[in-house]
Amino acid sequence: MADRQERTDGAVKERVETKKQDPTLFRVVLLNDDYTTMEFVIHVLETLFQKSPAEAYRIMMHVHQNGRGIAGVYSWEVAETKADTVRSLAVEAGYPLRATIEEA
Ligand code: TYC
Repeated sequence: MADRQERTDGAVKERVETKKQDPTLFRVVLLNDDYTTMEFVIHVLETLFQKSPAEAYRIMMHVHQNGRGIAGVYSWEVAETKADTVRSLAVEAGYPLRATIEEA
């Protein structure tokens, strides 16, 4: 896809495409609330967003203190699936935890 040759009147013209489209990325943003337990948010960050226990704690505390925080950055489809999964895990556990998506 990147390199191709064009032939014109016997001459060989080489065209090297250097531009590649950056895939658009999306932040999955966790929102604070008063009812979801800190332990549950840490669990979601570790299991769904593959964060270490220390990083999961740091992100959870950031959301708790600032109202929102980035759980991860992904392609559109992955970000949407992660945000949906946050919601269904929360509903299953009886918590109002929510995540939104925004362009990175
Ligand atoms: N504020 C919650 C509490 O005090 C903890 C919490 C943190 C909830 C992060 C949601 O995304 C969240 N139990």
